[in-house]
Amino acid sequence: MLRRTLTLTCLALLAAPLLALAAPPNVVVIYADDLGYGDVSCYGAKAGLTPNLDRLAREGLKFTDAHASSATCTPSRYAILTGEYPWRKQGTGILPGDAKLIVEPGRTTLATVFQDAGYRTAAVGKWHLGLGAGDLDWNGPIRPGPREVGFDECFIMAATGDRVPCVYVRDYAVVDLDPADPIVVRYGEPIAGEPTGKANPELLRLHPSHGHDMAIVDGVSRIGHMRGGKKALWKDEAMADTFTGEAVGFIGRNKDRPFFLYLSTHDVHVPRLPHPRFLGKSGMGPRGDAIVEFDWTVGEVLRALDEAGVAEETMVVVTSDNGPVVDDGYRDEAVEKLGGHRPAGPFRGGKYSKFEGGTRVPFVVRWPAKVKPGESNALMSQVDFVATFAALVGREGPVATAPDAQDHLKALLGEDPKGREVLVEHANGLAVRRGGWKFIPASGGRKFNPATATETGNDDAPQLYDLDADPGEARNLAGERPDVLDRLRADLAAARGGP
Ligand code: NG6
Ligand code: CA
Repeated sequence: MLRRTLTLTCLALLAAPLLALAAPPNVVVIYADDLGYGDVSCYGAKAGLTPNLDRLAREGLKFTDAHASSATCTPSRYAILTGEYPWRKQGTGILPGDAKLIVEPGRTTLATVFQDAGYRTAAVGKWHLGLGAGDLDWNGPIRPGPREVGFDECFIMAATGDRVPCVYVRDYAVVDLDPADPIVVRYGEPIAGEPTGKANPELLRLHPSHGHDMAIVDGVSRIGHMRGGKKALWKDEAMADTFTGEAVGFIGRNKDRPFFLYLSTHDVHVPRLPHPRFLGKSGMGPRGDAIVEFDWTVGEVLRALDEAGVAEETMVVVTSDNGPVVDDGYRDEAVEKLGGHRPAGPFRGGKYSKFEGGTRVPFVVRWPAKVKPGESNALMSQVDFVATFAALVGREGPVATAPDAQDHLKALLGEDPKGREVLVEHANGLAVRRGGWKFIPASGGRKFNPATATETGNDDAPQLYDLDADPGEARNLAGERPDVLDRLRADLAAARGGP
């Protein structure tokens, strides 16, 4: 009898801490493209633009100081997957559509962290980290790619919506490729006999404002040249439906085991050609309508989780790969119809910029079983995902190949209000944050890019801002606060030197 009581007591003691911990959740990361801080209603956009994201924020934790690693796509994606600041490594800038894979196969990544913990993993949507080992033949097996860096399955576009090849890749093959009509992709010289946006503007239904005057696919001229693969070419207006359908299918198929889904949308990147059912919905032209389409995707994922009965034990993270840009190269009325909308919210700059608008992005986390709804001002970065999610799934020890990733699980769950102490921001050069302070070293280069209307953040003089008092980076305090300037200068030097 005594033994039995002792055994039960021991069991109860053992079980108590286990019960206190929720089991690791499924994880869905919805990664928007070029969605700005101010593009979301719950971050200050007009009411009703993003009802699904707003619902997610109501039911979860909304972060106000969370960052993509960089102000453009490829470097941010490199960071979120590897846990290494992209500026440490050559070749991590915006990639052409025929670039080779820049994440080393076999490396520990965000995806392998989940894979090693027994999750089924998938990448759906925009990739933009390169494919193949160089000189890829798009008509043969397309590898290495997502499958070699931790995803059990993938359905992707290689680069961006405005870059060739304009086809989907499922696992190792182009979807719907007719072998009799092979694909040729070339960056550089045009392909003889193929029309281009530059030579044949009469063939276009959407015209470039800058760049984007090469291959014409579906009446839209793109970056890079391409021939063949006619049956495989995507339809821009169907892209959100296609990716969302893949994501929803993955959730349904895996509802009975742990899963990790990296859903990387094309919205709201150029070319902005949302499905006709979204046209006019925002009152801001196609860019605003693409935001509505993005929000629809979020809603479909939430619905799929509800229908699969796994919403409670699934963490959903919605964020963006860089800040917003209004004119990114097409005459799509984004500028004309912007009205009072402020894509970067209260922040200065946007995509391509060292000002806060470059990397400060929407970031919402919902995990009903564990995360209390609310708001957090913690300083967060996507470069920490590898270490943070490693901690979430109970992996022991630091990830050696993720030198910049810090474990901020507590902040992610709303249990630590501070997050990072120091964060390097990256956009054609570096800036650094310590708490509410921001330092941008002096640098040459133009202050303003008229094509995209970007304030780059470059200046011949060092810049220091107190973001708590001055979120719009309007008052340079470098002269007044040399003490703080020195501190942040040292922080940046230390970060450059290594983790
Ligand atoms: C730029 C493109 C821009 C966009 C960007 C990448 C031109 C003139 N501009 O070079 O349209 O494609 O690259 O965007 O070609 S990102 O979000 O993938 O980083
Ligand atoms: Ca982007």
